[in-house]
Amino acid sequence: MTQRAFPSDFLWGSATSSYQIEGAAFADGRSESIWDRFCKQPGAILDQTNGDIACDHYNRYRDDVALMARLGLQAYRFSVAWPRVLPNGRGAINQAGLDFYRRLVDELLQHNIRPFVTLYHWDLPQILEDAGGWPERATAEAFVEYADVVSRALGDTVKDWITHNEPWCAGMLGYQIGEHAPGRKNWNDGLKASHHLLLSHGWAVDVIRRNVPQASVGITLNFTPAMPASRSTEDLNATRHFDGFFNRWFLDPVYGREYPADMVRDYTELGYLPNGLDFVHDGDFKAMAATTDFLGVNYYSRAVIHDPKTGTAPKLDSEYTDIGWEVYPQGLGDLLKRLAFAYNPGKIYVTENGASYNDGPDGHGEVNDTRRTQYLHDHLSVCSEAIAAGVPLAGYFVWSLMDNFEWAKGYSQRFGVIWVDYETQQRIPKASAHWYSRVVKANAVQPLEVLA
Ligand code: GBH
Repeated sequence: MTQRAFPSDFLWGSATSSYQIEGAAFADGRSESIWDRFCKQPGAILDQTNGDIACDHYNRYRDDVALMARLGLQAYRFSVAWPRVLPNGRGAINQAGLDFYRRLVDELLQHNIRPFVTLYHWDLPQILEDAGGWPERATAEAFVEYADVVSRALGDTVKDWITHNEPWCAGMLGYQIGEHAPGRKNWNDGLKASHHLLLSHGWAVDVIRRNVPQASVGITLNFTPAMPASRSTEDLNATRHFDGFFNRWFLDPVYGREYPADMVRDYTELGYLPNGLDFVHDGDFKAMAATTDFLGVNYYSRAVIHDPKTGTAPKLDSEYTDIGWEVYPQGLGDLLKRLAFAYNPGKIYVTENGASYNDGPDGHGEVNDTRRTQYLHDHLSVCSEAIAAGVPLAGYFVWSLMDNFEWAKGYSQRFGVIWVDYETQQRIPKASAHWYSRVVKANAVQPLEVLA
């Protein structure tokens, strides 16, 4: 098999988020986040766990950076916990919390690893939720204050900034579906929350640019490409709606297209917008469309859509990961091309891609996660094809550096290329980590045989 090469300046990294790995949930003045609160809600988390300790990364970050360096990783995408920095959501700065990220960034730079900072990966200070949370415009204003504080503090050495991670999840899973914190289940709240998340993104872009002259700023969106189960009018229409809900509602306003008209119509008919778009103020669409330097793309799987009223669920001859998501590498290629050619984002980073496979250590202390290596191999091959087709893909961050707290699934799903023993906090790089390390070194997709 040919080894597919990447552009010489292609960036190879891994990704994590604060609540999923840090632990030390109440250390050094950190206040409660909506996830600390949500985890206590009976039935919210599959295994009734929480992020109190997680991977204890807050105390072990030096070892974790050393591991990244040993694997040869060139970049690291992590998120800052808002409740560590501004325990009251706004106002007084907690220097001890900010200092942690200073130490982490310094450690990364000493090891020649480029830090990508995500400002919001879902851990809203509970105090802001008590005041109404993301459905309130004031939360977007607070976010700008927070973005200002963090970009001032780290902007001398951090050049790469991501405002939000997956506003669909924060807005819809958190406020409409209720599967994530804060667990509310109201369509109008979900749409308002999503609006304020996107608005705060646009405002924050300007603030970061002001504080960090050389900044490269973007947003990370999650995409679930939708494909119709049949060519029936009903299935095609259901697919359009799904794509509007998951993908276009967030993508379009970031690229100056406002909210998609077909979805405004659908949501209005369904009664989800009882007061219309009254939460959209003059100038909001302009703010949301702030010029960015890149689009962050998170891709895990696709969805095959049928209208339950007329069609039946298709039987797919596919493989599934341990979390139940279909393995569909071509979906990433199609997505990258659609984004590049229909939205012209300038630059794209795959800011998350990976798989949950729960393999643990064998008798020799090795983790042979062959299926994850295959998954990464197939998705990276598709990335290199996309680059050849003209997609301006500039980097790839595997999700995740290490096993961690998988939100509503607790610790039952392992996405890491490094295995974590939650009793001892021992880390073991899995076979996929060794394979990925070779990819980085060669700057080319490696054949699977090198595993042997
Ligand atoms: C990301 O979310 C998160 O950024 C990260 O924190 C998390 O750990 C990681 O992915 C793994 O979950 O309903 O079967 O069609 C991804 C969230 C996953 C949301 C796929 C939409 C659709 C699956 N997305 N999901 S399905």
